[in-house]
Amino acid sequence: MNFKSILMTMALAWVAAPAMAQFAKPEDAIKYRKSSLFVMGQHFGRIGAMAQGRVPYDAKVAADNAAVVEVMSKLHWAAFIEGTDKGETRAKPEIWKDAAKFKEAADKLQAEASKLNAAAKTGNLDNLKTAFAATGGACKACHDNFRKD
Ligand code: ASC
Repeated sequence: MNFKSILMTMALAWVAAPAMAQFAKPEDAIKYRKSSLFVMGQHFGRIGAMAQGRVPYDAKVAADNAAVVEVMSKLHWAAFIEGTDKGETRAKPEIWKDAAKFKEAADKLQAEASKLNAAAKTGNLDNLKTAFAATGGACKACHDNFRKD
């Protein structure tokens, strides 16, 4: 093989690599999903403070936080890879046993987070409250079914 074909082979192997290869080790996938869920929760909580009247409503702050929530809602899903059901995790075995239902719950969260972002952009507090409640419901549904307390 010449140098070019070696490079091509390496590039192909990289592109075709399974999702597992996105993480060097199982612990990294667990750390990644916990971190991204934590960051999402922090930004979601700032919206909640406004939706629940604990801090004054500021449309720009709400929109900035909702944009982060939408992005974060897409990340953790890919880190629930095989072999990451043990260790420092509260993930229930149902995530892998009932993968279709878990995927549905993940899709639901992403859909609600997108709606939350759209609602935040309207600058209307009632829209924000409605979308906050729906998104919180998606968080809770998944925790109830797929997370150990
Ligand atoms: C939050 C947060 C969650 C959800 C969940 C909704 O603010 O950090 O995990 O809402 O409590 O029931």
